[in-house]
Amino acid sequence: MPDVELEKLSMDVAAQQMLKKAQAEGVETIFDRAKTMKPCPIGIEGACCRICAQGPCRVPPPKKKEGETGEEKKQRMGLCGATAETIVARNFARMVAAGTASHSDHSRGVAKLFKEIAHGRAQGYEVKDVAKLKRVAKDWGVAISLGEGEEAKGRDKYEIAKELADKILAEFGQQEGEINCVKRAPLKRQEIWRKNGVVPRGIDIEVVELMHRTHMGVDQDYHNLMKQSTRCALADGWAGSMISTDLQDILFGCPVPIAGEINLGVLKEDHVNVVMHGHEPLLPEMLYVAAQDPELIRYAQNKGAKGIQLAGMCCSANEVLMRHGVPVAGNYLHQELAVITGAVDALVVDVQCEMQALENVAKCYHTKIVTTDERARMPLAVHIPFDEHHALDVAKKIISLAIDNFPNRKAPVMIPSVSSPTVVGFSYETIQYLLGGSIRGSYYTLNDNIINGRVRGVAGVVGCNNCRTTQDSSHMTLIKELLKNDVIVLSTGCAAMAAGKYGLMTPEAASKYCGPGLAEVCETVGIPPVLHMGACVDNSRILMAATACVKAGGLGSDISDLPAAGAAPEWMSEKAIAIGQYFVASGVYTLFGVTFPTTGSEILTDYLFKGIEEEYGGKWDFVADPEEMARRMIAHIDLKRKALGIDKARERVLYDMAMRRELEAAAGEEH
Ligand code: BF8
Ligand code: SF4
Repeated sequence: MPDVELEKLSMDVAAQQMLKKAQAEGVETIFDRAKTMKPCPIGIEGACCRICAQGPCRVPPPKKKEGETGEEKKQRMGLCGATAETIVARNFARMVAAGTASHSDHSRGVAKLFKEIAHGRAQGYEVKDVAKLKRVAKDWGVAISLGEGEEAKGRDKYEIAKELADKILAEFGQQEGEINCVKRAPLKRQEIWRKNGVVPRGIDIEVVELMHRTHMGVDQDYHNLMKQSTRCALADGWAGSMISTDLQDILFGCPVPIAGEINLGVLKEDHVNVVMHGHEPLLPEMLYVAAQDPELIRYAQNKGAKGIQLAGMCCSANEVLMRHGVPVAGNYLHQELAVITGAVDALVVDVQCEMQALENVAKCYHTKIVTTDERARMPLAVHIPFDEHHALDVAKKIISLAIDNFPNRKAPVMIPSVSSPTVVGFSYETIQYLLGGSIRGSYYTLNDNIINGRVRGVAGVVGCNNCRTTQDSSHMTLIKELLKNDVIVLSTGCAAMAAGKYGLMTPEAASKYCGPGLAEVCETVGIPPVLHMGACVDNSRILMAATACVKAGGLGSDISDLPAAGAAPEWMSEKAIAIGQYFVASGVYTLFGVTFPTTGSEILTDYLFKGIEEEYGGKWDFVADPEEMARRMIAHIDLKRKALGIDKARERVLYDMAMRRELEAAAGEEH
């Protein structure tokens, strides 16, 4: 394949090298299949209903001639009479339900493990972050001390954990009332949700009800379907995902800045390479311990390896990178490519975003795919089930299997010498500490810099890779445009890994890519201009950061008042849709790239892109071109600045840059 064609598939040189290798070795990848299998033009717009056996019914919009507008002549409908609006809304709703279910089932697993640990029944785990345990316990009404006043005595951390675990686990099956963390949101936001009747009652109930309502012949009002989609998505952002983040931080430590390395170059030819791929950090935490076991290292050396190299893939990677600095092999579209290096001795998967094609690729090399979760089996993989009661033993067994597989490598091994250093670990608490200071304990400094215009606004750039667009290219174009315009970027998921791969997550990136205001702030604080906030469940950290900005004062009284916007320019998963919907419902202007799943209904799309803003203050948008995406995000940020009356401040700052430096220097001399 000529280089220009490779560059269209991925902007990542490591990916290009591996695709060349794959081609030479006759190995097929997702990039090849994307060329031969075009997406269904009706399904892509959400206009195909296949929820009963009378269908599938296809209701694509009639092709309009150029310049032609106006009403459709005939109402489009399926056999049962379901309109295009109902069909497209149902499909969208089911994406929200599946996304919420995925994050929340992950979260349930963490909560169950948390309970086992609290009761001392889980091997190798402990409650690491007592400060966060106490903060979260307070939010859930769990006492952290016993007795009153001077008599008060701190409670044992495991006693707190036991009570907290039960309260949290109950929220999954809660039937009425409100999910607990709704009260973390700004008061105005809570009122908006209550007024619209979308405060989630529990977690599971919102998913189940949404699935019920989208069954054949139930909810036939697109607005009502969107209302329950919102309620379900909020159960993801403010419960399912938020619980995952909180409990993972309590168990494994709340992330603080740490150095890491990203891209396929982190694999080592002379080491046993174990790649951890998936989403739940429960087993990876133990693999991290097991990989340092002197006995296992000796065992690896006996087999001719120099040591054991652990690396992450997808969101599992983000989890162990954020907490331990474990290197990252790559984001979603790198999974097959890692195997193609010929150097991966075991690829350990749990749940979500694991391509079934991995097995086919692994067959061409020596890589053992190890499934570890009963919910996600692959027919040809070795299955070593995760068991929290013997997690360390399970982890050691997996590492041993990888070591045993090391001598089976087939030539030729080729690892691209491509990787980038990163500084990650920006939990919302850490940002508060760095930007607000421990004394003020708020986002005051960040707000101050937004008000004075050094920072124009905040953008969340999150989400996947999608093989229908050049890998990482939209992420990079968008992020660079934002930085140039003094917009600080918060990132999670595969977007964060993309930013890391091209050097945007180092403090040095500030002077290279940012406008003068943002560069100055980043350099003063010593942070990268793109802050890695974690895995996709950690988008809940962005919700908390936005809330903290509101609470710190000076930027309005609700998330929708903030000069902020969110984007997933290369999204592909249903989880991304659930995330988008909870950001919109939390007041954020949210833009998606590649394709948008409701374009089959103009009426529904119009509601999501416009009407919904009147109800929730946030709205969706779809822009395939990342430059245009940046323009719209910046325009929105400027609009919010104007509404807050801080648009003037920004002009003044830019105009008076030299003068301000002089003033600051003079102020410095006075001290
Ligand atoms: O949860 S960003 S491709 S890895 S879905 Fe998947 Fe998308 Fe990556 Fe993580 Ni998130
Ligand atoms: Fe067709 Fe209605 Fe069945 Fe959907 S539910 S497949 S529109 S008949």
